[in-house]
Amino acid sequence: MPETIKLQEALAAYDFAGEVISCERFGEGHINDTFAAVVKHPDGSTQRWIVQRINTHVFKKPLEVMENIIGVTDFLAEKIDAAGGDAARETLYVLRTKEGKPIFADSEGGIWRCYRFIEGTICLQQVKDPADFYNSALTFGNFQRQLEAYPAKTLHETIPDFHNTPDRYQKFEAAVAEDSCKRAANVADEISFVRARKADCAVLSDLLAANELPLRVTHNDTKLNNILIDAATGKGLCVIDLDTVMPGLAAHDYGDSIRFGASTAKEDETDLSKVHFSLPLFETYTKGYLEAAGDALTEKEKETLRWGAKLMTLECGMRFLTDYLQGDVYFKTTHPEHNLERCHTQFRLVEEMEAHWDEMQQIIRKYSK
Ligand code: ADP
Ligand code: GN1
Ligand code: MG
Repeated sequence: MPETIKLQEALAAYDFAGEVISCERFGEGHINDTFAAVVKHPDGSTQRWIVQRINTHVFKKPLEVMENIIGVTDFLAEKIDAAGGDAARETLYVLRTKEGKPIFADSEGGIWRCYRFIEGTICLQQVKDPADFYNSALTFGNFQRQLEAYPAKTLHETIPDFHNTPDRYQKFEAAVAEDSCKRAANVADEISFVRARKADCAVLSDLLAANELPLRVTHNDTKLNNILIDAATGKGLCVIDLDTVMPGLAAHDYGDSIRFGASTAKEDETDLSKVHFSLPLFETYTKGYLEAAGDALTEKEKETLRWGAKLMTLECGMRFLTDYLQGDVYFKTTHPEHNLERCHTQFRLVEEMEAHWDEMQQIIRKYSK
């Protein structure tokens, strides 16, 4: 990755129809460098833009990422217009550079893009009001439905094997074997936790390989802070962070939302006594998701949804642990143990899902009828 952030160069690449009067870091994403720029127009009005440096360590082909995003957002905008919605707020809009390009390359090779800032919205790092979680389920469920007819073959695989959990397991074992930062000895219990669940990792991928589960167009990163909620109505408004829209399993999208939102604490809570898998929140999301997307899902998909919840949580914990072992090279961290702390919350949630395994299925069945 480039050493310095060439923000001024990036800002100069766009015609914002006014003067940029401030530009600050924004949001709590773990991957890209996100800024909000305030532009003052000649008539005195102001407008915000999201200016983002794409993490090219993670997304090695940023032009392909943008091709996917433009394809998907154009497709969604048509559907939103047809339904009488407001496409300017309900889907992302990519501002082209002065040269008409979807990305800008700065003098150090940093790659940038720009989105219209969607105003009047809130973005949550944790569920406070279950109604927000329910509304996010409806929005992610609808997103899945809206993309049902999207030509999947035209999508680039922006991160190969992104939710290939057995492959994630192999990468975890490789990081343990390499132990490049000499951290493995500190995390023997965490390593055993993953190893005890090796066979679980293959449950969904085996069903996919056997054609028992369909490949769909999915978001693949459906955590609550990747959705903007309309501040005026409280309803889910816009699905954002479309970098990983790719063919995938419905259970992964459902499961990643559960992983993040059905927890009683933030993803990096250090006091584990506060971290619990909440069955009531699980029920809230399941109800909304199945109301929105349920009749588009096969019986087998519904029957195996709970595996999505467990495997997305196990996989994410394993990814945090792998990154910890490799010296924190993938996720943004603010302190040396940050990835390990995140790993602990994920494993706590996995354990509690295992303890509520049958109840999870009963809840899914209740809303599958
Ligand atoms: P990352 O991949 O790093 O998570 P995101 O694309 O999710 O990056 O953006 C990070 C954060 O920036 C989001 O969680 C959200 O708070 C905010 N954000 C991103 N796009 C917009 C937008 N168009 N309007 C308003 N806020 C946005
Ligand atoms: C990352 O980009 P962001 O912060 O929305 C990651 C997800 C993880 C998540 C854990 C491209 O999501 O896969 O589940 O962190 N995104 C990528 O919080 O790796
Ligand atoms: Mg994000």
